[in-house]
Amino acid sequence: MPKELKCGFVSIIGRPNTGKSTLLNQLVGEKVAIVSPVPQTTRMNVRGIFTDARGQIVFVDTPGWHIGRDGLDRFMNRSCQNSLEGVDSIIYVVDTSRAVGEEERQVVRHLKDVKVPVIMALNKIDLKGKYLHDYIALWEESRGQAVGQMRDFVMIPVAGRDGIQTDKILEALFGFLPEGPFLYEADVVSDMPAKLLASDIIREKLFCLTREELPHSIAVVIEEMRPVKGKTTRIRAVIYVERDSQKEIVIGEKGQMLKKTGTLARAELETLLDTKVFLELYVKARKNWRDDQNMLADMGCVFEI
Ligand SMILES: Nc1nc2c(ncn2[C@@H]2O[C@H](COP(=O)(O)OP(=O)(O)OP(=O)(O)O)[C@@H](O)[C@H]2O)c(=O)[nH]1
Ligand SMILES: [Mg+2]
Repeated sequence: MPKELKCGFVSIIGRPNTGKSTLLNQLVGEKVAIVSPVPQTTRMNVRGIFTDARGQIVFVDTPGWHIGRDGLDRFMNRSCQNSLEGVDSIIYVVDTSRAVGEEERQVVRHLKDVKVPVIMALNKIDLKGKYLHDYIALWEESRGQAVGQMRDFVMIPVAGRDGIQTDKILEALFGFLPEGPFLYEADVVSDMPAKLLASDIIREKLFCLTREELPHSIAVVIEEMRPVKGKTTRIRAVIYVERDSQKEIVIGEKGQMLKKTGTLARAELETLLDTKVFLELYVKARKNWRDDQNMLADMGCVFEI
């Protein structure tokens, strides 16, 4: 009898900027989620699928679980909470180069009652892991047990960016996951709609180029995306900011910032879509969009009922 293949859902959880999306891309072996040095880059759950001879893992990358109250914050944190439902295992990603803080304590509180196996990815180990033991102590305190005695729990020091020890995560997961039929064809790595992918790629370029406070005020909405003759995709995107003064930053002197953003985004979109891309970018100010439900819906930040 051939051995049954494993298949299951695995949620990737942690506070902002710990390297969850980088780890997802490394595990899947392709870029399926955007990454930037700015906390709160990921704004909604993103699936990445890994398949090999052992089975199939459907990863769910989540926004950084954070402290915040506006409409977008609530959507992001609810996405994290929802991702815990019905999963077969959780990868809890911590940044061992940064001290534990209140946000981390909150994440641990959210994970306190999960019943599925947890892999604690002690990430960014290339930076020497100064705070590694604090994270372990916090986890032990929360569970009231020494890690050596915990069942269904594994700690793995990793550097997601460089792929150090990430294969150990896959090994551990295939140990935990149930047997079952594949949910996706073996060559599928992502199920993200093209429009959301396009807006995320543009946002990623802006996050990497602008830094500091501005990214939290940026949203990208694709108003049009359609094929035109001669293997070209036409994309019209609006970059929203909250104030007119921020428009100037996004546009840059003589339009340089916007031009750079467009060039970087277009190159990536052309590879991804395998067509030429005609990309039009507009910048608009919209006050308090983070609390505007219509705007959040346009960005794809809605829960399906
Ligand atoms: N040194 C080092 N940096 C890393 C590693 N993994 C990720 N990073 C960096 O950490 C930053 C955040 O990475 P992301 O993958 O966007 O982190 P995230 O947890 O998805 O962040 P949010 O989506 O904002 O919650 C980026 O600048 C990455 O390059 C790592 O293993 N080592
Ligand atoms: Mg992310």
